[in-house]
Amino acid sequence: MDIPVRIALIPGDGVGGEVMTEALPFLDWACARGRNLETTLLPYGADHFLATGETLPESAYTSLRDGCDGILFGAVGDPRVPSGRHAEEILLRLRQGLELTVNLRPCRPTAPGQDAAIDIEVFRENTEGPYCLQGSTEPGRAVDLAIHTEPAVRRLLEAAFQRAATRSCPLTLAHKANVLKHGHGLWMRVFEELRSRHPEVSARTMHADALLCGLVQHPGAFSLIAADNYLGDLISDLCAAFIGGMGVAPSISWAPHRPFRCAVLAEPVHGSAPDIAGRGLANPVGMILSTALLFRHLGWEPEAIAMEAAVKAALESGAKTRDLGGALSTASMGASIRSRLPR
Ligand code: GGG
Repeated sequence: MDIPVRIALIPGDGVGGEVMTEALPFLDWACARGRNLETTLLPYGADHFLATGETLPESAYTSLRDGCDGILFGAVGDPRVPSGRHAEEILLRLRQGLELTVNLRPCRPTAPGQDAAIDIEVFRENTEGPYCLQGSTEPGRAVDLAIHTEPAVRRLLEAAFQRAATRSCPLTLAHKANVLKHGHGLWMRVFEELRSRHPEVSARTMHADALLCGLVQHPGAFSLIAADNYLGDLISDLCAAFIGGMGVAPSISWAPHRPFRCAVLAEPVHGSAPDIAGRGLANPVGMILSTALLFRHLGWEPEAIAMEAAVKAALESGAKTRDLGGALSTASMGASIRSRLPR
């Protein structure tokens, strides 16, 4: 028997547990089809922090780093921890510690009536920029540092160029190098170098504000967008609005410079949504599609395709949670998708 794929489950806070519950049967389904995986459920989140003072203990981080192939993550963020300390020490620690530089956020239509021409992948740098959490608040002055390093910028852009070559699609770099001369100047230099090394890719740069305007007017005109952490976050959230909102948007992050059996992180784009948590109102589609992205990363393409098709069929049949204008609960939506899986 081959070595099982090791998947860690971190539901986290708020709706994270509810959407994770709907993803778990897809792991059982993959096993029933002969995939060999084992799961470990981890308790880290606000409840655990408030009860024990622990965020992500070093021993748990090390086990994830050295003994795990994929992390399925729900969401973090809880009003009982207004500082957000636990969220930083769990989610940002994983993204930054595991050097998960590339965050892929695909955006494809999920329901009838949406623009069928939309087929966008945002490649967002996931560890740096203003999200490096360095800065200070002083009387009358606040500073957030944005750090961009050449290795991370190069890794993100190389992954984006490779993907553009595979998809035979154009690549657009979003930037504000006209004002962010140092950080985004670095992005422009590395982009130009890679452009000359990838003549097969049609590559252009765009000021982020013009790009956002163009996205709203003609979303079908964009295929692959590369951006730093901050711009990539905003651009991908706008893209989610084209396909039904944050509830349906998936993501996966990986470290392209590390070997294959090294933890990747699959998580819905949405956060913990404490206002609707515990009421069965959350949309599990983003979590289920993130699980499909994890399966694709593991080389389980038939399962990934079947799950994406099941989501599409469920939504096309009119199955919808409240955020999409329907009335299904989180559990009923999950069941509706599962009922469309092949055996
Ligand atoms: N799954 C993404 C995630 O949990 N991101 C953290 C986040 O956005 N937290 C803010 C919140 O949940 O309100």
